Amino acid sequence: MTRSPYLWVAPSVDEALAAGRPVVALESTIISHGMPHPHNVETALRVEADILEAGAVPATVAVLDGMLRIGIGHDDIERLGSDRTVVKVSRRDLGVAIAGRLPGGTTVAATMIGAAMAGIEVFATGGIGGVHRGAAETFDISADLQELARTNVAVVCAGVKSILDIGRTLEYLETQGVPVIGYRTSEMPAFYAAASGFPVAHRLDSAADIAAVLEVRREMGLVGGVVIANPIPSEHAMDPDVMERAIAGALDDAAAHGVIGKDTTPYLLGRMAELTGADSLTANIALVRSNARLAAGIAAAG
Ligand code: PSU
Ligand code: MN
Repeated sequence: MTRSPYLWVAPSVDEALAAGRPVVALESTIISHGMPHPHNVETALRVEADILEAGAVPATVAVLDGMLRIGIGHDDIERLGSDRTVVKVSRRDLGVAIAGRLPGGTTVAATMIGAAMAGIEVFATGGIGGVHRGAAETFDISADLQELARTNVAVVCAGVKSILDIGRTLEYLETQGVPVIGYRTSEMPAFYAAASGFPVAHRLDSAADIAAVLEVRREMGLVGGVVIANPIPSEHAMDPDVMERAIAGALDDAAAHGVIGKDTTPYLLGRMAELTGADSLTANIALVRSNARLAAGIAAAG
């Protein structure tokens, strides 16, 4: 298969794919816009190490030097985490960022595009984007959801943050034909909390069972991604009342500052981190690592 001249795949990733060994894609907006420095960089490196320890090859995706890069180096991760000029790159931004040689952290949507182009089927992150609260007025629905409808990558996440409208996010995914599989749960996890009260369509209890679903979908040529919703490990879950208060505060502040468009999610994440402090950061790191290990297990079972 000839690859796009704008796609660069690290040799470690290329070799693993060619040999049929497990590979897990990772996004980089979480590094550039999702967590404060230096925790963002430390976490990204820790998660790569977790994937290697679990027997898979990590492939962190980003836009650098006019290329969509699959499997960036440690220096690149440090740069994405510390350079404030790094842009957030979703599907719509890819062409502009690559042609303009802008450094970019890729969202779930843009990372799925890169993973699919390279031939990677499993991707781990913290939380996916979704339907924002108040979307009936603002139309603010993450491009991640449309990407899940059209691109064949399985995304392991801890559900969606309750800064979003979890019920409407699930309705949107249902309409788009995207299966949401709860890993050892029948409820959609809410990122910092293991449960949201919203049921998921499917529950599976092993990485092998999930890999079997991915194989059926691949063999049938079904178009689109899969959400694998993995609840935060219970010892790191946070008090829902504390989180609800912080979310209400963050949403009020966003409205007061007139934050719209692509700035909304990073703004809300930043305010949530300020309002909830170290506990939410610890929880965030724990759930990303847990998702990475599950993703490696699914990739290895595939
Ligand atoms: N949720 C998080 N952390 C994140 C993001 C979402 O808890 O870092 C990032 C992901 O990269 C996701 C993006 O793809 O935000 C969604 O942004 P938007 O809502 O603008 O599509
Ligand atoms: Mn948006």
